[in-house]
Amino acid sequence: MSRKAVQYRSDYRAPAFTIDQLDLHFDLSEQATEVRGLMRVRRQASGALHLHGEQLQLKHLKIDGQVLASDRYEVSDTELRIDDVPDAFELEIVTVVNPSANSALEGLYLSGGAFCTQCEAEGFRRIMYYLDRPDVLAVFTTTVVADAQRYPFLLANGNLIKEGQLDDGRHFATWHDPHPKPSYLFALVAGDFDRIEDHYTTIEGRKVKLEIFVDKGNAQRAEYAMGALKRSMQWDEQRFGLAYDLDRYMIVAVDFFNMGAMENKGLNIFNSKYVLASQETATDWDFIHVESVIGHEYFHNWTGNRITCRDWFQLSLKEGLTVFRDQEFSADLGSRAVHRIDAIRVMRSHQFNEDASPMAHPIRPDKVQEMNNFYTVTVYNKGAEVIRMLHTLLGEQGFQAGMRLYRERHDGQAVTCEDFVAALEDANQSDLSQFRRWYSQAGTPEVTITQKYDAATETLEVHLRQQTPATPGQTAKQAVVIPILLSAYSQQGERIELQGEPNVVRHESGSQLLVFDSAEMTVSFSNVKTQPVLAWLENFSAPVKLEQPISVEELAVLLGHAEQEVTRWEAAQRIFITLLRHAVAQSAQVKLSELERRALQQVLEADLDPALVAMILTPPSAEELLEYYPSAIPLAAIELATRSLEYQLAVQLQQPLAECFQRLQPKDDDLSARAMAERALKNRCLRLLAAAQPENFNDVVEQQALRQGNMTQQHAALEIAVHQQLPCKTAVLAEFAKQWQSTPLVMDKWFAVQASAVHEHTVSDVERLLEHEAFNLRNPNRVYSLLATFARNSLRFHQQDGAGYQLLQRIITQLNTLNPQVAARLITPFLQYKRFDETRCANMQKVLEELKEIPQLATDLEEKINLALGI
Ligand code: B3K
Ligand code: ZN
Repeated sequence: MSRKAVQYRSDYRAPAFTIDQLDLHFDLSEQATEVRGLMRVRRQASGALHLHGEQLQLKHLKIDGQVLASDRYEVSDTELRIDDVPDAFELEIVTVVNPSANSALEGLYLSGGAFCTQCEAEGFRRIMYYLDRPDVLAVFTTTVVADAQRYPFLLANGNLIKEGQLDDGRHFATWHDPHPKPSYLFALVAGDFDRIEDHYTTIEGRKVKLEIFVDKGNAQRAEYAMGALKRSMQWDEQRFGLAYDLDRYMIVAVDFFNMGAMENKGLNIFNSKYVLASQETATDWDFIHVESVIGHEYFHNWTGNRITCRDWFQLSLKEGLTVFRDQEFSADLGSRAVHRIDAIRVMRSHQFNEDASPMAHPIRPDKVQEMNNFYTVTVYNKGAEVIRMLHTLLGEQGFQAGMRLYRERHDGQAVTCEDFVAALEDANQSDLSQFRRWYSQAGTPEVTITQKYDAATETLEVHLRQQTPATPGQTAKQAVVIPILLSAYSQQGERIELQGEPNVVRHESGSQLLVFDSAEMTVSFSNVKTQPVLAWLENFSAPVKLEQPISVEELAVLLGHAEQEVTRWEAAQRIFITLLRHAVAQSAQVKLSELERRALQQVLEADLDPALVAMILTPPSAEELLEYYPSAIPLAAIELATRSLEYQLAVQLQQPLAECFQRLQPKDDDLSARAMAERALKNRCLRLLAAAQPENFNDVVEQQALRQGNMTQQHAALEIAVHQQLPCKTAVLAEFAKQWQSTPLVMDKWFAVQASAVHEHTVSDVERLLEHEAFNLRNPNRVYSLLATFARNSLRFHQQDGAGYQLLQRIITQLNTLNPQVAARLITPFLQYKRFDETRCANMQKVLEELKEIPQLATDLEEKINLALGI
């Protein structure tokens, strides 16, 4: 295995050569695929030609038609170097690769009998020697040759220009992509599929053929994805003025895939998890995720493909922006508040923890060893929050003006985050120089707000302070620009417009906006008739932690009256968090006061979106609580507190929960947003009711779990039975497995439900499930559902005896050779070992030290282990 060197963003140099055109010819065979590449190379600066290449067998090399003698070039594990080349020439390279041996799923590999590729970030170099970097843009023409019977579909990027039969049962297809692109967007697929077809006519009048390819027998489960694709195309035209630019858009679903999906030009390759969805097999959330991932990859066509990244340090240029776009797509089509809350929870439970770990990095990292390690919640989700702040500051119109300028300036180019910010700045004549710190500074800023109301002078004075804790390699932090959305209410819940402070303005969202951009700031409002209740940081208007003293009475006002739905949810979260932190500090059970009980009961009885009510009644998870404990995480106390809070809610709200459960009667075959919302709330009620009275609700849960036809219902009941340890648990688990044993994506839910349970036997359950016939260590979906779920189950993974650590260590060791990308994802919970008590810390440190000694340790793991151990 080849070790990669650490690279720095500041070391960027334009390449000495570029490649304008690449003609590829693939002769596909499982063990030995021959790849011929004919490239037109052009010099841009002096120096030798260095082409990237890994795990390739070089057959021959020609320059302008002449075979190059072996003393004219040098081949190493990672590159091919030719010292003496003309300024412009044609280079032909023939290599052989072995797709069947490729379990890392990077480059060209086999998934369930079909050939497919994954090239981002640096996978193309496992197919061909090339300038495998995103700032080299070439026009690709790809010919694929394979056995006609086994591989009836031969696909690549762009438009099909030629196809035909060859001798000996083989056939070929030639594809041409007129848009110059970097190698990471290259794709090829060959296999036997079911295909569904549709059309979309763009706003510019282009008729586009849409095709989705899935495993045989699954065509019907792809219909929803096709609808989502058409909705994405239309939304991007309407909201961003961006239309599709080829005559064909193809999506192929494969079972073996390391990530969610890949935006290859004109030929998206998807993890089947994000394409296949039917009511029988997919939950309501699965449908929502399918739509958002289909949207995400489609939106990349402009933000990523037409305008791409200059280097991989700029990854957030395309990912942060595209996540922002897919979030807005989901929000425009569904419930804005519910989607926003979902995104906020991801930030608090995952991104804040990443910021508190040795892997903390700015959304535009400065230092990378293995690029695959930087497809992170920071680059993606915090990156999207940074774009959202720009949107908040500039408003929809200003933001769209910036997007138009960005496109005018950079269409067809490979650019930087700086280019993006400059376009927004220039289109709005605004100064974003300080805002740029969000791109360079790592860590979660902490904002502390104190307020003082003076009834005599009717003034409200507010003091704000911000501070960002040090992160590895970055100790001195500067103040960042924090857009704070806020609203004020009277004690009776009437909205008050705050006045008299020039720094606070009205905002298009309905809230008021304060731009907080110094270490400290004092603002004062005049004419404030009574002591107001303030909602700060509404809609999570900046990715920061907020400390602000607020009473339960005030939170109850916001919960009952805030105009913004997200603010109501935040108020409930604050109530829960205050209760939980208090209980944790005392190592005691949570006690719900009468005031809190009444406020929550009112939510259940109010006329609110049922999906929002379900979220309001979901207290923060143990993982979301971790942000409050930078060190010596009190796991046992957290377990006691979270458990007892759920029990308190269940017992104290029994009556209204039962009423709500009875009142809501969504039909199993109804997929409308309303029915989905009602199911979410009804199942939330059922979970709490089953916690309060397991005997009374056991049968209801069992029947719901066994009734077929709607996976949301089946899955929710299964989860309740397992998590609440109901008497029906064993029967329900067995029946579910019997019913779905040959539908792997559904079996993933079965694995995940068991791996996320907080029981004393979870570790042994996971051990046993590793041996289950539906489990397969080579399939990333199986690994994520069983093992990544388990690794995120903090209360069980960190079990005192270290059994969870040993289990994961064993798996990571096996995956080091099989699939290093997946191995590196599983190592995440070990990296924060210093935040735990002495025993756990020592146990985890030992695991990391032992993993470091694995022979032929993959760079993916090496980088993370070194960062964690401070090497
Ligand atoms: N761009 C791909 C991610 C590729 C990951 C490579 N390790 C998916 C996406 O964000 O759309
Ligand atoms: Zn993306």
